[in-house]
Amino acid sequence: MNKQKIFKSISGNFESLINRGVDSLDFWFSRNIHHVVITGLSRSGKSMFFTSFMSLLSQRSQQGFDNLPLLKSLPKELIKSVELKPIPGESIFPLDESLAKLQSGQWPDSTKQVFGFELVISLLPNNSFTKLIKRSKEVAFRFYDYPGEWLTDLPMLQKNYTDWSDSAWSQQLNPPQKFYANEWHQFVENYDFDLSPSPERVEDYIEQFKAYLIKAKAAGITLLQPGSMLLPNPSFDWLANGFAPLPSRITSDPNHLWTQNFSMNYLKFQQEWLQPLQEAYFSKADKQIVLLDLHEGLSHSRAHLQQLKETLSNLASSFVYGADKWYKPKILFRNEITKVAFVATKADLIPLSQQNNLLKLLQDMTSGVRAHLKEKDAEFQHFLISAIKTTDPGKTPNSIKFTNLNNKCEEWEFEEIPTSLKALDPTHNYPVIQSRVPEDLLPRMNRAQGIDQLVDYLIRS
Ligand SMILES: Nc1nc2c(ncn2[C@@H]2O[C@H](COP(=O)(O)OP(=O)(O)OP(=O)(O)O)[C@@H](O)[C@H]2O)c(=O)[nH]1
Ligand SMILES: [Mg+2]
Repeated sequence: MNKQKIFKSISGNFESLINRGVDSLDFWFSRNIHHVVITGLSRSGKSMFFTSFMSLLSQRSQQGFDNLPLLKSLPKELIKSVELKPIPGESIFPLDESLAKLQSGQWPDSTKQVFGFELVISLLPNNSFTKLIKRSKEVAFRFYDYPGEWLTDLPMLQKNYTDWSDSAWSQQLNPPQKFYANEWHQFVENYDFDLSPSPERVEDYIEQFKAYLIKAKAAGITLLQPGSMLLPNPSFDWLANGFAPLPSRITSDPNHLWTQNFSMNYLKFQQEWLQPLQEAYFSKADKQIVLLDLHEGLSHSRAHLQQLKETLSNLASSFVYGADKWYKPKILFRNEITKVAFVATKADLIPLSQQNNLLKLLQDMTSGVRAHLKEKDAEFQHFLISAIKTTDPGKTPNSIKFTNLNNKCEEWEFEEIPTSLKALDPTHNYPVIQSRVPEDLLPRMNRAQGIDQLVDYLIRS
């Protein structure tokens, strides 16, 4: 490129930035660290999203960021470097391990601990913008991956044991949970609560409840608390200090030994586990990605999607939202989420022709949360993504081809995906494709859908 051309392209970018308002860049670089909280229930696709996002970034950084999505918001000429870095004190997301696992034909395991990484963008020191802005030359976006089960428990911070137990109990009496709670309810019905809550009895009671949680989870139920009971937990001993719901005839007596025992353990759980978890990973967030796997719900029933919607609304109360306004003192931004991306994952599992319907269904699923966000003036947008494209178009617009878990090729014809919960017949369900990890892994990850737009939306101010 000759000198004149370089100048033209830089000044062109300069102009377009000015047109978009220097405010936006000023805002960007006046803050050093953004915390992006990924809110995704178990199996919603968090780890696959991380794997694709990080490998796309790494590949592109080797190619000089020519097609890095954020360049739409920030021109390449202003960037000194884009790096992926560990977050001090946290384990870095095991990208190589994840890729190796995929390369061996296996999907990632469920995440058992917190991993994180920082996307650090540095500006060139001597460009006209840094002179103009005279603020920070580096901006970092922190992303965390963690077990989805932990997320479901956050709303428990706002309840005491009795309230939690009563609401858990009434949820289990409703469909779809009640279909999986029979044995557990039988056990409680026959239980003699006049026996004292000895360590052995408490352990037994908790084991019975855990068996229900495991069964319901395997059947696609997301409204399950405490989700963290299902994972090994080095910081909280579930068998010694755990709790489970009690029937309301017991919880209504605050002096009952079982109520006292579980109330005490619940408090311990809040103080020793939930509160520190909330503070370390969730309360600092200023941006949020909410990942939802709608295919799972569709494959079960409308009631499943309904309880997913309820889980989502409950979760909103665990985060603090606010407006992103230039006149707000910076300090106020720190603990408020000003921008939310609602994302339906695994979009490759349905044909292109149905994706608009899936997007509408996603919008219907978020209607409750959105009302809350609007009240707080927080910004939001909806996206469809696939971290990897495991399917190909079939013979008709409504069909797709894929390789199943037994390595056999299949082609499925899809019916219309409902655009709202109401439009879904309560007795109808939509089988979900189980595709195997493709052998041509990297090209298929490069065909990931929607990640660029999502990241661009998040980093833009
Ligand atoms: N076809 C397809 N499948 C996906 C995609 N992303 C995730 N999956 C599937 O969904 C499963 C769960 O994805 P993960 O990324 O492990 O989910 P997670 O949210 O990290 O789950 P936890 O670690 O249990 O909280 C994977 O094992 C894949 O089978 C995608 O983009 N396309
Ligand atoms: Mg995971």
